[in-house]
Amino acid sequence: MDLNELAHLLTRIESEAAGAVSEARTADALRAAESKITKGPLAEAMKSIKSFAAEERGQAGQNINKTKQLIAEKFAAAMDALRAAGVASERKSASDFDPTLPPARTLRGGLHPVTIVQREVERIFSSLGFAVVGGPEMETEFYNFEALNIPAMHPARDAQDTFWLTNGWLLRTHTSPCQVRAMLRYGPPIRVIAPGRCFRYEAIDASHENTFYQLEGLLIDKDISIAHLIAFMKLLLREVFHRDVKVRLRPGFFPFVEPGFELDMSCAICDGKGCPTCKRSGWVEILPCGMVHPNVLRHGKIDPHEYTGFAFGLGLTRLAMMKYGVGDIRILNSGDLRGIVQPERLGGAKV
Ligand code: FA5
Repeated sequence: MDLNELAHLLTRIESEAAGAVSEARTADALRAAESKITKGPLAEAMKSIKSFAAEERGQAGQNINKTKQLIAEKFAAAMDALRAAGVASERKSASDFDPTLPPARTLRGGLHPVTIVQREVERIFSSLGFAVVGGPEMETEFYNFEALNIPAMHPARDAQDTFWLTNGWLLRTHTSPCQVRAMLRYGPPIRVIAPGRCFRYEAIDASHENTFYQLEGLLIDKDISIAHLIAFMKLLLREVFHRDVKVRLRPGFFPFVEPGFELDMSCAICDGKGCPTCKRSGWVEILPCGMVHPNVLRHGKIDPHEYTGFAFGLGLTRLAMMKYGVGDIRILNSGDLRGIVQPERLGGAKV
């Protein structure tokens, strides 16, 4: 090779470097392109020095080094320009941040509406001297039915079909089994409430679920009458709704009370006009109650000639629906936030 040919080669290498610089979009791409040129054609040019005549070698070396330096400067300048562009774009996105904007809206968790109503009823009855007790969700046939004056083959069992376990127990259909459990455990006089989850093999609709909450109440003492029962029920609804609620009392049959009543409240979803929640009747069954049947007292080892009492089975889930205007019971067992965000946020809106 002579100096003339070398000059052509170096010009070609320089223009190859210029093309690579203009194509590279990232620092990594720039570094890769520079290494490819220095280790490739430039290194080859260095090796070719051996083939020059002795008097031209010095000049050839100088020319190659000049090109080497030129290419290194080109890549360094391109790297600086890339860095400057990155900083500028970071600055721009930082200037898009507006610290005066309100934060993204987040939903705060809270207690379930049924839990809130349950606690409210517990507070009311605690202040009246009632103890809050519990009972098992898996119950025996004895406490769920027999002790409540509902023997096998009694037609009342049809109204409360349930899920039976392989050991002969069942998922309780109501909180009433807590009655005889409390009688046997505490003896008279008794003032207890027992909130809890119940299960039924149920045709589901806007007001019926297979899993729902009730709150049992039981008061046993001497000379307790229906007047006491009605006074307590009215007080309960007034305290929960913070106003007088329109109610109706009608005879109701439950084998474990005599006499028995159904206490219904005017439907809060339609203001008593009739809707799917109240099955178009304008009334919602919420608080069945009655005077404890003597047979039940006997099962609880209490003498019915000495003591009388009343019991009620408040539909807690339905009470929550009425209080917060939730028109479909299924919303309360679902993950639908319209039904389970803080009830204050529902603002009385009908869901
Ligand atoms: C009973 O369960 C009786 N143990 C109540 C009772 C207790 C009567 C003490 C007398 C003395 P009932 O089946 O009507 O009764 O249910 C009571 C309340 O639970 C109903 O008024 C209703 O508010 C609620 N309830 C009943 N079934 C369901 C259901 N499938 N889904 C949601 N709530 C229900």
